[in-house]
Amino acid sequence: MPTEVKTTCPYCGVGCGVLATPKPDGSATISGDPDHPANFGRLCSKGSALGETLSLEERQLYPMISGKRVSWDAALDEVAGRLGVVIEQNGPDAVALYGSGQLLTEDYYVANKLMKGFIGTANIDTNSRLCMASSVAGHKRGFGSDTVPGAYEDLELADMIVLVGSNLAWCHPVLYQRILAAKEKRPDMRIVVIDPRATNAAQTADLHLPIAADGDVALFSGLYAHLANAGAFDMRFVAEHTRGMEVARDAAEDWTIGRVAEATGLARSDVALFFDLFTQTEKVVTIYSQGVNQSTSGVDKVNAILNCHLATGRIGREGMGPFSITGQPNAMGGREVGGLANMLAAHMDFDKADTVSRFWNAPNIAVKPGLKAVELFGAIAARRIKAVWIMATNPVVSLPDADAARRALKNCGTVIVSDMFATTDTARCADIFLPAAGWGEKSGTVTNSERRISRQRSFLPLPGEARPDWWIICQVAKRMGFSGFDYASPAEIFAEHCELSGFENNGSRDFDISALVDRDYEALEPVQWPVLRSGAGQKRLFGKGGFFSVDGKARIVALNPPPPRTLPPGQLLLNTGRVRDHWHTMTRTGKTPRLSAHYAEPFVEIHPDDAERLSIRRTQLVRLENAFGSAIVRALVTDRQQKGSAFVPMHWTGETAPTGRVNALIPPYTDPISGQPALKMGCATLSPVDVALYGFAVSRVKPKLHMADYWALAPAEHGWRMELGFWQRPEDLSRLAHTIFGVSEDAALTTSIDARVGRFNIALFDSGRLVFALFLAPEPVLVSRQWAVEQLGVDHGAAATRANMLSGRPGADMPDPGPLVCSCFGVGANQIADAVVGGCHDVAAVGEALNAGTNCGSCRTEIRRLIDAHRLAAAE
Ligand SMILES: Nc1nc2c(c(=O)[nH]1)N[C@H]1C(S)=C(S)[C@@H](COP(=O)(O)OP(=O)(O)OC[C@H]3O[C@@H](n4cnc5c(=O)[nH]c(N)nc54)[C@H](O)[C@@H]3O)O[C@H]1N2
Ligand SMILES: Nc1nc2c(c(=O)[nH]1)N[C@H]1C(S)=C(S)[C@@H](COP(=O)(O)OP(=O)(O)OC[C@H]3O[C@@H](n4cnc5c(=O)[nH]c(N)nc54)[C@H](O)[C@@H]3O)O[C@H]1N2
Ligand code: SF4
Ligand SMILES: [Mo]
Repeated sequence: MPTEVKTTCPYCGVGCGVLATPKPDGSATISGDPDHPANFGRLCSKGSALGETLSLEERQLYPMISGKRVSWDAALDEVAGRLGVVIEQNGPDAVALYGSGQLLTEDYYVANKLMKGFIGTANIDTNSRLCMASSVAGHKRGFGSDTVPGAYEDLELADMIVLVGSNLAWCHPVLYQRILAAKEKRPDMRIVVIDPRATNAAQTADLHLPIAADGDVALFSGLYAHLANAGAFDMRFVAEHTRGMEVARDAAEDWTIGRVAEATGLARSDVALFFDLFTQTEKVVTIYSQGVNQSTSGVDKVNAILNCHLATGRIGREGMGPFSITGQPNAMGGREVGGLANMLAAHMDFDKADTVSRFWNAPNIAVKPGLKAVELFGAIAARRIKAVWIMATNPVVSLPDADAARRALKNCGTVIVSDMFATTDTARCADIFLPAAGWGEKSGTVTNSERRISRQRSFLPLPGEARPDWWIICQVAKRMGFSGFDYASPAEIFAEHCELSGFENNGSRDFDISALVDRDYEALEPVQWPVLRSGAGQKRLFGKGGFFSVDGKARIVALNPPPPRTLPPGQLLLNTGRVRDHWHTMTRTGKTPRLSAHYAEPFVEIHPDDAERLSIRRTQLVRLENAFGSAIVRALVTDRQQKGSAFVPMHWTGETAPTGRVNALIPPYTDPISGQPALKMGCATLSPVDVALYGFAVSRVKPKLHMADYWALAPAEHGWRMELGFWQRPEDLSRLAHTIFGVSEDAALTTSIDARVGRFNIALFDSGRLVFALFLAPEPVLVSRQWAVEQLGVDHGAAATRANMLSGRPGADMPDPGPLVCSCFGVGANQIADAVVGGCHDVAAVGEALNAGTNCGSCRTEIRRLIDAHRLAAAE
């Protein structure tokens, strides 16, 4: 009998507990763990769909060298041999490892030990450089250590939540649901959102400040000055536990409300209201994420926020504090083991190289920081780095100047990639591919945003020859002749990690989990660090000072806001980020039809005025271009976007929509302190693409789309859905259909042509089942996507339904559900609109009628928007 296993979600940094029960078909039943203190049973749309991402289809299950199958022995010997040769000829700094916040702590620990301890180079960096580096640097500058002082419970205990550059509703949905539930109980609780876009989080906020890009340091400098003038500083806390208050006040003094309004593009009244709310509310939590970190002023933004909390003493106490929310499931764990090039292990810096070297018995330890991600790829391009090992990340998609990253890898002597899939844009550049075990197949620990360490437990057998990353790394280390990698299990690695955290610590370092050495790893309950020998984990830090600087005091940092951004003429600011149902480069969420339905292709959000000015019409294809590269995506015209700026999601890749890789356009500019790239700060010209023929299709078989100039492919229930664009009209459209769907020349296609408007629809039925339907038109195709997708599962025995299919229009008995809103129950916008017209006037009533929004709740803000829109329409 399969048994239920307690594990942790592999997506975002909320770190929700998951109950997984394997099913005989290789999938699993997934539910939220009611006992896990991060989520108490809740899961978001991505977490709920985890069971659908486990199929072995498209997995790479054996090692490869130059695309040919080899044994593990051969692959490991080759990796060890090639690294050895490069090191011998060019020194240890000629090799690099680029890791990920999606590695488990145990994987990460041995990767860092191998590189910094034994190979003797600090050229190991991770995608956390693109994600959390500014928060790490800001924490260290402010607190003396990389410590998140609060706990999730504070979000429920706060009287005000400020979200800065965080689309929490979509990116940390379970935390957002916890906040909304608390607000429902205490409606006086305030939510303020500071984001240039009217995101879903902004739409449910009490106050939305649509700040100009990078206006944050100015805004929080103004807030600091305001708090000082209002006498809101906690002078006792300031005197006993901080330094720098006065210098910072002098620096911020000139940032009056008027000047802040000017620098941030905000209304004076909104700035004043925010300052007053912040001044009057003691229990404030300020959550911040990539709108803060991914900027050339990222570290200053972090300290601008910390300053306001430190000066008011609102830190480390119930319901208050600055809260850097982590992105990846183990972003925090990576920092603990020293995954970044500028730190060692267990929150030690390079001044502690001697300590770590003694603990590891590693005489060759790196003594100075290595290259940070963007520099590291620069060094690969310049061939100073001759061999790179990439693990659990897809930099050809996610790094800035992504085309340059791809070129760098293509020209690099040795590229080793460890992933579950050999088809990622990065794995396609690999000389050696190592098949990694994925979520559900491997065991270890992760640390979430509130410093809580949880177990990931395997519940599936290792498929094929896939192996966990820790095992692969240790095998290579042993073959390179290094001792100290003889672990039998992740438990042994974790124990060593615990020991190191306590080694020569004596209270000098925040990260200490030495008490966990004695706990049963298998049964380890979620626990917040530090965990000292004396007892349980610790919920909050710094409420009574006790910072980890040399004098035990925090630093309030004097800051100088950057000048407002000026753009080259004709360009729009290019902001980037995430959508609700996809995870990064979609290697897993892109496998599930229901997560792919919310947004099935890449898009650019632009304001209606910009669209008009640039002659861009709704749903047209748009070209974005700048000196670094170009992209082609769908126009999504919306006033949620500010004038003068555009937003493109980061998710699409060479596998899913080759022209949609937005990072081809993002310049490699970084924060001067953290080295984190400014991924939200591109700029580009936008112009409509001259499309001769647009297409949309659904198909049972995976299509071949190389002949289309634009394509985006997504899985659908029973098959696939795709969007197409041709710059020149193909001559023979039936032949085109044959090629795309791989059907024989004599297959009996049925067609419907409307020559007047140039529409051409082609379908193939087989024994009453739809094989494919292709809709082509000179304008963007007006066919209900959701309806068309459903037709793949419908009986088409009757001539009338076949005729409807071909005309691209639902019959009267087949209502069009509209674009998907609720992915858990597959409810579309038209169904919700009908329910509203039928009398459902709040989210609960819609939920009762259609189930929509009643499972994960991630779509509740969208449902509310539809209710408002349709009630208005009904009233008109
Ligand atoms: N659905 C989903 N959830 C995820 C992920 C995912 O891929 N998909 N990834 C996870 C990871 S690794 C991360 S790091 C987090 C990221 O979580 P978030 O940081 O919440 O997500 P983003 O969409 O990257 O960006 C947040 C917001 O920053 C705003 N912003 C841009 N520039 C500025 C600025 O100058 N100032 C301010 N104040 N705001 C600005 C953007 O408009 C955007 O709405 O999400 C995690 N959760
Ligand atoms: N324009 C723009 N770019 C961005 C961002 C942005 O906001 N805008 N955000 C940045 C941020 S915050 C982040 S975190 C990055 C994320 O970017 P990436 O890390 O590049 O994206 P992922 O798709 O998460 O890549 C993870 C890879 O690891 C594989 N994988 C999953 N689990 C395992 C495992 O256990 N072992 C191994 N070996 N492989 C595994 C997956 O199949 C996948 O290929 O993107 C960054 N890039
Ligand atoms: S909020 Fe969603 S993605 Fe994040 S850990 Fe929880 S279930 Fe996973
Ligand atoms: Mo991230």
